[in-house]
Amino acid sequence: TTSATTPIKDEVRALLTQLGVPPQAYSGGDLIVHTPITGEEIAQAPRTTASATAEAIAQAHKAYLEWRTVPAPKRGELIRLLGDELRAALPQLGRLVTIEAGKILSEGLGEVQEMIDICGFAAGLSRQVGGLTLPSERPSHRMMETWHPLGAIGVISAFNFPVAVWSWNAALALVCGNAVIWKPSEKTPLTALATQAIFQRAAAKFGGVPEGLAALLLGDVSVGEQLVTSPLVPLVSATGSTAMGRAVAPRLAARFARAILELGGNNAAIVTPTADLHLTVRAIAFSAMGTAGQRCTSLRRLLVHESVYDTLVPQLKKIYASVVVGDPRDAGTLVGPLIDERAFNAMQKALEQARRDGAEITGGERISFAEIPQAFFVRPALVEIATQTDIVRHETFAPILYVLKYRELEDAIAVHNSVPQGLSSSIFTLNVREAERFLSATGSDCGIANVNIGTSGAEIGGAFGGEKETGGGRESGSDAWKQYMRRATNTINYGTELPLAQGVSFDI
Ligand code: UN1
Repeated sequence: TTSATTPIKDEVRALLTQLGVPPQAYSGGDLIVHTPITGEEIAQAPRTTASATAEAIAQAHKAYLEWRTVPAPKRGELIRLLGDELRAALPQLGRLVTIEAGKILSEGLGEVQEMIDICGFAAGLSRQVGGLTLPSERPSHRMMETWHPLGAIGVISAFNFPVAVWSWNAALALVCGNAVIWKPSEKTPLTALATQAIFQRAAAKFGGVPEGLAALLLGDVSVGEQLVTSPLVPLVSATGSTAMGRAVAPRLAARFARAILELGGNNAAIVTPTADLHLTVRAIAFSAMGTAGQRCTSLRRLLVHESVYDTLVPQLKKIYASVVVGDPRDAGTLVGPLIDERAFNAMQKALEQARRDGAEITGGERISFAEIPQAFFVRPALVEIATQTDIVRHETFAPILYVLKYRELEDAIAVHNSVPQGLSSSIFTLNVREAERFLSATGSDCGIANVNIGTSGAEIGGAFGGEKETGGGRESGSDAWKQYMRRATNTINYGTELPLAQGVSFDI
């Protein structure tokens, strides 16, 4: 069911051209790019060499030294322009996200919308990155906080949100007076190249942006390693697997650099006896099957009260059996392909384990389209399982929803929290006691806890991130900007005496 009238490679070339990426940026290199829609090769991007990476880091540091002297509201103007350029590029970039990452068009466009939204947020923020004034214990003294830029910020992003994650980091980092060096996933260099071209257009309109302020490095883990180990990179924001975080975090800690880590999630929803089931079913469908289960916020575990289990689960099974899986460019499709064969194999392995654990599985099989044997489409899997076995506690980046039954909310919360990850969570209830309990200190232990909406699709205005193996970082809205700046506490004496704090006397 491929919709293409034009071969996909030609479409990619046309989109990249419209977005302002020259052919040499994605031809003749050895970073081979495939589209998950057909599995075919669509580009060969040149990799950034180790020496070019070192140069980009040094140049970004230099750019920061200059950029930090530009007033913050003026820096906000660059991000406002970036938002304008993204608005103009929305249809093309959204479609390129769909082709490169495999998410449906509406989600591809939605991802670019997140970029536009964070630009608006950051432009406004550029007039608010100020500190507190605090009372001093000494007469004729004043205490205040000043926020300063940090330096060149490293951003390591994943295939599933190939451009939005950069924008959350870049928009904040740049208004805060930093430079940004980006290493996107090896699977999605084209959307990164397009985003870089869009940024360059905003920079040209702004005029006088220091060279190398926003750098793009294409390559494998060795490029990431250079960012992680460089003394010129004071903060690395990394999105990916918990395994990646385990490799990155200790090395940053060893040199006392900062880390913002967005790692694995194993997000759950609790469906209580009073849940509005019509709304609940829709929320579950989007969170669990949307993006083919390849969001870090995807719903992976469903804890259903025994009184509604037999009403809800058959409805879900029907939807799982009928949801349209196919070419994400087609209007009717809701579930696109998995990113690659490895993702498919990991999904099958998890399902085999669940079956050994006694689960009853609906769906999960590969859907093969004869004309595209290299693509990995699957029917999302609904897995009814009696207890939370090891495989349920493990994040598999695929559309698998484990469904468990509960009797007491207390037990559901305990099961909910007894996984290593802590990103997103939801409760479906019309009972205010249950809702508030879930949001309280003794409820969900996640960085995101929702009521009557799903686990995925967070707005940019809130702080985004999670606890435990999710890594503890917060990106995007609220006061996440503070991580991209250093705080100085200033005490100013405007009197003629020198009283010491804590009443200490030191008379010479
Ligand atoms: C991710 O999957 O890495 O909350 C990010 C959401 C999106 C971001 C997901 N706004 O689902």
